[in-house]
Amino acid sequence: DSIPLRHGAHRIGNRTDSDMAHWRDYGLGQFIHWGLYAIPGGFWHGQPVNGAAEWIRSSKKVDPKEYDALISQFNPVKYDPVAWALMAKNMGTKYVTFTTKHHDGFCLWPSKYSDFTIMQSPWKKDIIKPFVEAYNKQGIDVYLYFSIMDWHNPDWRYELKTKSDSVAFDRFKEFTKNQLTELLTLYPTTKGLWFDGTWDKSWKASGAFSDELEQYLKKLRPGLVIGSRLRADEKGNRHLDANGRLMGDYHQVWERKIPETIAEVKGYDWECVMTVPENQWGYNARWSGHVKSSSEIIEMLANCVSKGGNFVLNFGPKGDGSFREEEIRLAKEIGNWMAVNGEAIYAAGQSDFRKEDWGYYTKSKTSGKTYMVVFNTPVTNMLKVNIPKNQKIASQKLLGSKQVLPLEHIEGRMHYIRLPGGVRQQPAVIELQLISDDQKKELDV
Ligand code: H79
Repeated sequence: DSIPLRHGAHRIGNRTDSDMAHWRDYGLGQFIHWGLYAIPGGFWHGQPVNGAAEWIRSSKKVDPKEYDALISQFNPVKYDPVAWALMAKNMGTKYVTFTTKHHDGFCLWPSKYSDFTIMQSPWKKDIIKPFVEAYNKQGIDVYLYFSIMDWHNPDWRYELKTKSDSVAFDRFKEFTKNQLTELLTLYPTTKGLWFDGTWDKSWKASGAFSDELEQYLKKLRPGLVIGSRLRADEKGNRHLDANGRLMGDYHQVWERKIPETIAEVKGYDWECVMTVPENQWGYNARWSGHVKSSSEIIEMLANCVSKGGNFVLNFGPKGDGSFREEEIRLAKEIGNWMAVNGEAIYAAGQSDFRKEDWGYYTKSKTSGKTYMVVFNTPVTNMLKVNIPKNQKIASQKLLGSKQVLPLEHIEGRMHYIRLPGGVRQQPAVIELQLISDDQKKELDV
């Protein structure tokens, strides 16, 4: 009894090909927001502007013409993509998403379809090419962020009210298609596109075009991964079509939020993108509100992986191309943890254990091992573990030290594993090897 749709989902369930399997196993990614907004860094004429730094052009306090003139100041002499890629690699990043064009329309690549690119800035060099090369060299897959909404292009419309709006927006669609073709042609190792700025009425009324565009891009670059933010169906539904089926390759609504339960993602592949402070993606010199620590970020990472999702942490480099101290420190701390505990994150997903209060279970798809990522250590240091039916724990080791931890059977399937006492700087991870009850009996003989 489904509604017939020409431009709804074209697939039921998740993709089953190897490119998507590869995406699913990343675990940890990096997001980078960089553009003209990094130059004012949340301030205008010396005054802080509320809201996200990358949205400053839309603030009442900012004259858009004056904002666009920032292009004459874009000269990031400290831009060092090799160092950026090394930092990402050392953090344990498997993929990166980089803003080629944010809502302001400024292109970090030499687009021949725009007069508002790095070629009109004093820098005059492609930012994207050396970025892709440096990251790929470190074995990190590159995804390109692209905002459909473009405040600089006069043909952009929020809503199509008149015939002339539609005529302008048709030109805009052609421009969008051209820019995307250009990106995939210039950077052929691109693994996927991360779309944004697709929530306006004009785009929701362009379901057929969004469908054709997605299919065209995938034909151009087979295997390309595109999340659910690009598409609308012909009825204006986004993410899920009128029949409740996901359009695109993964659920892409998890921006600065994590599903409470795995049921919320409806079995689809998904990714969470997260900021370090509250809602700041581009560089903001004034980080107000709560700023997350590395352990909080690692908890979010483990939480996402335990629910089968990838976790992506955002960085907002300064206008000169350097990273702020806070981000450099976080990347190091996360990297130190990942170097020891990465096997609980990469190619890992949901486990069949019942969740406990101390943290999250993940399970490796390659080794079949189960991991306990521990955040809330009880005063007793005793961690409750309920083993699924027909399974037994064959070994329980602390990652890093390989120390075997005491295991005590309580009753039924309930056990306690005792963590060593003492102050912990970072979350502990315990590796569990499980065997079936039958195997255990054989071993006992
Ligand atoms: O690039 C980062 C953000 O700048 C961008 N997505 C991340 C990855 C983003 N910003 N806001 N949003 C996404 C959500 C959109 C919020 C909106 Fe609105 C609510 C758009 C329209 C209504 C707030 C109110 C912004 C404009 C009016």
